[in-house]
Amino acid sequence: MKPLRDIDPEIWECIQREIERQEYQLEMIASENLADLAVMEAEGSPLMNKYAEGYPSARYYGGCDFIDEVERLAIERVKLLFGAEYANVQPHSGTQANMAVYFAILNLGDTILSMDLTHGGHLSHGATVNFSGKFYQVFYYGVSKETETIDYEEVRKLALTYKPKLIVAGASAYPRTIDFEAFSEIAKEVKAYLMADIAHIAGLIAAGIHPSPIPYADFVTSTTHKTLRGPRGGFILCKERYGELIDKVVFPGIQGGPHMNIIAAKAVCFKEALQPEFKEYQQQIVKNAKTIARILKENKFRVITGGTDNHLILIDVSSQGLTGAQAEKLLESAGITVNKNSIPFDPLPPKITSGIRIGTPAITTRGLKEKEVEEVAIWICEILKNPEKENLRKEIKEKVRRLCERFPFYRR
Ligand code: DSN
Repeated sequence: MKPLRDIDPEIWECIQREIERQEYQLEMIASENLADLAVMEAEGSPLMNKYAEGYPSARYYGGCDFIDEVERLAIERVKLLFGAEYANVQPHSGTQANMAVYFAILNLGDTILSMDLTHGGHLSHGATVNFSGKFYQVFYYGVSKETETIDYEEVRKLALTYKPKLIVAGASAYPRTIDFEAFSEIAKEVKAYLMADIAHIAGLIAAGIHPSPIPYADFVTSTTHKTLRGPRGGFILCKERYGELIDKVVFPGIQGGPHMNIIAAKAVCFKEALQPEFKEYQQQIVKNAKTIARILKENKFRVITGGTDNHLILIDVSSQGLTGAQAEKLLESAGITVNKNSIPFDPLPPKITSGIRIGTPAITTRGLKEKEVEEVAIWICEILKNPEKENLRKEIKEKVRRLCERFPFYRR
């Protein structure tokens, strides 16, 4: 039982450098967060050694008594957190969760209506390069050119035209509230199933800050590592009547042994999300995002949709003469990590883009509030307005480091 440092100094060194990066840079990728020690302890525990194909009390392996208790706790907690009838906590990721729902209710070639990737959707919602786009016939709804928000009347028209068997509601880069009730009315009208992918906004929904899809959707899928602040993984919530079907598709349909260490970490994350402080945390995420949107607008940046209701802001950097890829690099060199992102009707390809996506879950976890976030937003504006000033980026990098020292995460 020698420590990692002795067994594999190269990997140990990489981990130290990554800890250093996370500690002294501002993580502003909207889909990332900083999970706490309890979550990491569960994930790094000896539970990782256990095979447990099957479900609690119905495993294909012996020695599962304690593992069963872990999975039962995860299931009960996530049901309580979202008020769901049934939960499967085994999907290894959000994409696996989506795949399980598709396999449960669709045949190959069936029709899906989902949000266009370039308007904020997700790869697993039917992108041509993804299995979902290869196995099914996918039609897309986007956002309106004027408001850059979902036009529900347009979604309805598309649904009436294409008669999808499944409508997917959910996005990866949409800064506004999603009207799940409106989606459910459309789905009912065309007799389609409705799946809500809440990966990005799960924490906000759990805290009651974003309307929940649970009363409206047949299936709700999510990841656990974004606003929910748990380990990397997925889960599915559904009506009781679909439970058995979903379980069979997840295992043995598309996965083998569940990652029990991750399921334990999910259980910890759900417990944390049930605490009153979690609601305050989620409220602060939104306050911080709104602050950034305000400062960007005051500095004449074009904020997509004119603002945000959630944890992310999408901006068009083309008026600064930049591409999203350039903006991402400039900010990274000053210690601020974001990602390039297509904006609606983007003339540039996804590897370049005209926009960047900025998120507040991780900086809010480390304790930044409006006052500090305002300062960070000003630094972002200064960097993007002055791409030629390398010294400015060096100065800001120093300021970022000092701010991170004031709000430590690993070195608390
Ligand atoms: N959910 C994606 C993101 O938003 O970054 C990754 O798959």
